[in-house]
Amino acid sequence: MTADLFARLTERQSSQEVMAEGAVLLRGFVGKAEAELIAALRDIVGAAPFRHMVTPGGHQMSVAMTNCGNAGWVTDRTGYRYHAVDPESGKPWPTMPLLLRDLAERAAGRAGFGGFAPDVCLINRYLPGAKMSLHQDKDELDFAAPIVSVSLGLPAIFLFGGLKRSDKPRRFRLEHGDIAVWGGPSRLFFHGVAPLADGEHPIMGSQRLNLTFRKIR
Ligand code: MD3
Ligand code: FE
Repeated sequence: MTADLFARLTERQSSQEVMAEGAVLLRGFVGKAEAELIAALRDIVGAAPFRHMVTPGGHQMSVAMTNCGNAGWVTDRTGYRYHAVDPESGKPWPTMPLLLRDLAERAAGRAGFGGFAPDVCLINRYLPGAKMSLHQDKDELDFAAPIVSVSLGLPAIFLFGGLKRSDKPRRFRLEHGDIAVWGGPSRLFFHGVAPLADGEHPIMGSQRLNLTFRKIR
C-alpha cells in the first residue's frame, strides 16, 4: 500500500455541498485539527471567558460569546462594534492561534476564496435552548472577504435566508467538525440558528461552539 493511499484511508471524510452562490458547506473539514483546535479554544476561553452580551435594545443574548484576534465583536447598550480590547478585562483579545487562522484559510481556499486573511475570530457558545435570530453580518468593512464558520459539539439547525429579511430561510444541519464558507452574493444573506436541542456530544458535552472568522478591515 502506498503512503498516499494509507493517508486517504485514515483521513476522516470531508465532502462539499453548495448551499447558494458563494456559500459552501465542507462537512468534516476540521478533520485531524480537532484535538489541537479544542486545546487552543480552552486557552482562549481561559483568558477571555464566555459572556452574555446585551444588545442595543437591552436584551441579553442567549448565546455566550468571546473573541480572539486583533479585535473582537462586542455589543452593549450603545451599539455593535469591533473593538481591540476585551471590555471585561481591559486587555487585548487573545491572539488568534496560527492553527485556527490556517484552518480558516484552507477552508476558504477550498471554497474558491484564496488568500483569506481573517483578523477576528468570534466564538459563540450555545447551551440547549440558545438561539440566534435572523440577522445580517455587516459590521465588517470588507464584504469581498468571506466569513468562515466552524461548528463543534451538538448539532444545530442553521437558518439560511436571502438578501431580504422576509426571504424564507432554508434549513441546514451543522454538525461537529463542519466548516462553512459564506462569500460572494451570500455574504450579506440573512441567517440565524434555531434553538439548540438538548443532547450530549461525546467530546464537547452539552453545548455547541461556533467560530466565525472575519476580515473586518
Ligand atoms: C451566512 N453565527 O456569529 S455561523 C454570527 O452558528 C452567526 O453561531 C451563527 O451568525 C452560529 O454572526 C452562524 C454561519 C454564518 C456566519 C456568517 C454568515 C453564516 C453566514 C454571514 C453571511 C451569510
Ligand atoms: Fe451572523
